[in-house]
Amino acid sequence: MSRDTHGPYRRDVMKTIGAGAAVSVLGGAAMAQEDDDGDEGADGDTDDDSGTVHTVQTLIAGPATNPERPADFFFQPTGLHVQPGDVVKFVFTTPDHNVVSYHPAFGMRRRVPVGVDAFSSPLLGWRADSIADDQIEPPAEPGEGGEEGEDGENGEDGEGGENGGEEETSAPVPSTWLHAFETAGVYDILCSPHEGFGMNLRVVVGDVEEAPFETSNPDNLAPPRAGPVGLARVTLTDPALEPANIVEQGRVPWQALSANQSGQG
Ligand SMILES: [Cu+2]
Repeated sequence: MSRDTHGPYRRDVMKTIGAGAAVSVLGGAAMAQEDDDGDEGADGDTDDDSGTVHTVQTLIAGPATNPERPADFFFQPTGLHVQPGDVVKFVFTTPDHNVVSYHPAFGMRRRVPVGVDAFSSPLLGWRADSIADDQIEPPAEPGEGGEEGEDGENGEDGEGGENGGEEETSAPVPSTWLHAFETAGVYDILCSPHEGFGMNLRVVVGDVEEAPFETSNPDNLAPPRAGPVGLARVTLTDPALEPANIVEQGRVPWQALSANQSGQG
């Protein structure tokens, strides 16, 4: 990684995402203990202890439970109850997701507690071969021989070497990103690339059972432009993600959402 000789843009990207873990708000939570039930599905609900680390995975599965999406893109669990000060460790088990709060700073209607700053992770789990070549490099500057890339050549900066280099074989190594939830309340979160497919997460911090925003009826949501958009509106108004249910269950798996139950439309 450190001997990457690709172009500067590429190098910066790799630098940004290359680290195995990116840390957002950590502070004292750095000393938090790892939750026993880090694995998906396991449910030793230990979130009574402040400072607990809870694991959420980014997953893709098919076939889709809804014909409007090519596959299921989801956070697992999709609903999570934590205590103030707890840390959520996002494990990017499948690549090319991110973790973004619904916040006015991002041009969306607020769906996190008042006073909480906007937060987002980088796009993680990213790997070069998951993105088309012509999307990796920015368009060449006029007069710099910008045409050369179009026939498959990649210039003389060694970019072409990736096809035979070590990067090609790199399996999607799970990257992780940590976020500490300090303020009690209900947090709605999206994955930017897959919000339209319903890839959302609701974290309830503290024993809060109501949110200051709509959580039960898609018809009462703000205009889609303010978010949530597309199937995110379905996910975030699913009865299984009612804050009270998340508090009761601790962890609500994607499969528990009524929209994802087999046999239902
Ligand atoms: Cu995603």
